[in-house]
Amino acid sequence: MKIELIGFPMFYGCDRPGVEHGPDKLRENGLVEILKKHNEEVEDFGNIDVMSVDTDRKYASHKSMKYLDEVVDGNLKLAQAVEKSLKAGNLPFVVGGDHSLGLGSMAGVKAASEEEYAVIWIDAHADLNVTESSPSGNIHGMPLGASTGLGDEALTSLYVKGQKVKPENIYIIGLRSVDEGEEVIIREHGINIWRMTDIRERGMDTVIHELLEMLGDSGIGKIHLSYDIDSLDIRLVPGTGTPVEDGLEFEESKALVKAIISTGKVGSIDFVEFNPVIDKDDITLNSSLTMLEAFSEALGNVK
Ligand code: HAR
Ligand code: MN
Ligand code: MN
Ligand code: MN
Repeated sequence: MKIELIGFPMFYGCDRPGVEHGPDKLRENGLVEILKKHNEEVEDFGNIDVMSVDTDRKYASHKSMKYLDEVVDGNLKLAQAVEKSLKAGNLPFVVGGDHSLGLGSMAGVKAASEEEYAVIWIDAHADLNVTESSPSGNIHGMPLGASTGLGDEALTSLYVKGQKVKPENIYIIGLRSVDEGEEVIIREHGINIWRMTDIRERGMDTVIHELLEMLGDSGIGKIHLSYDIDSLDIRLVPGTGTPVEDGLEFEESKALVKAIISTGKVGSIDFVEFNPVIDKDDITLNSSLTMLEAFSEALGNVK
């Protein structure tokens, strides 16, 4: 299967400039070569054309969701690119940019086929907010909520009307910063989660086992894997907008990613929230490259 690299240079979803330089910074430091090292067919689609607007547009389209029009516009283009990539038989590998790009990825996956799919979301955050529960108004905290059909119509009907994924098919791993409203959504909708406390108590091997067993039992044959680098421990990712302490170590994160990809069911991937402008001594750049190497190797082993 051909890997199609799609850059999504956007910061509007996190309201913190710099993350839009993530895709090109990773390319300059060997992203395509890393993917090619283990995979025969890799094509760089280039970057999605994200509109460039001034900060005075922040509340121009909605009173509490920042840069709503800009986030929607970019994600419509992304959804189209992801759908096209999947329909061509490729594996879209979307590199951000902030995590609002999950809106476009999941819409693209939904548009490409009627088949039910699972979403595995590796993140310190739940990204399940709706407009009213969001403490920040930042749309990167909302893509999973919107994908289940919760929240503002502008997000829930993006590209494809209605629910993009069933809540029982969502698996979030690495959680340690969850807003009150998100806790309610997790409980009421039966979203599957593993917090860092679960990982520390039972160990990553056990968590991987639990995850794979649940996925197997669900009978779902297709996975969208969304990887937020802030799932990693704070000292590994100073160059991300919302780092949180007590996160995953490389070995844990690599084992998790490799196990998920080894199922052979992963059909699309997001890699998000690397902000080179706030990075320190290229620590986050190197952490990102380390993880991308693990993604590449695992993808190369799937046949
Ligand atoms: N939960 C907070 C909010 O909604 C912080 C979200 C931070 N999000 C990300 N994506 N970095 O995971 O504002
Ligand atoms: Mn996230
Ligand atoms: Mn996060
Ligand atoms: Mn559990």
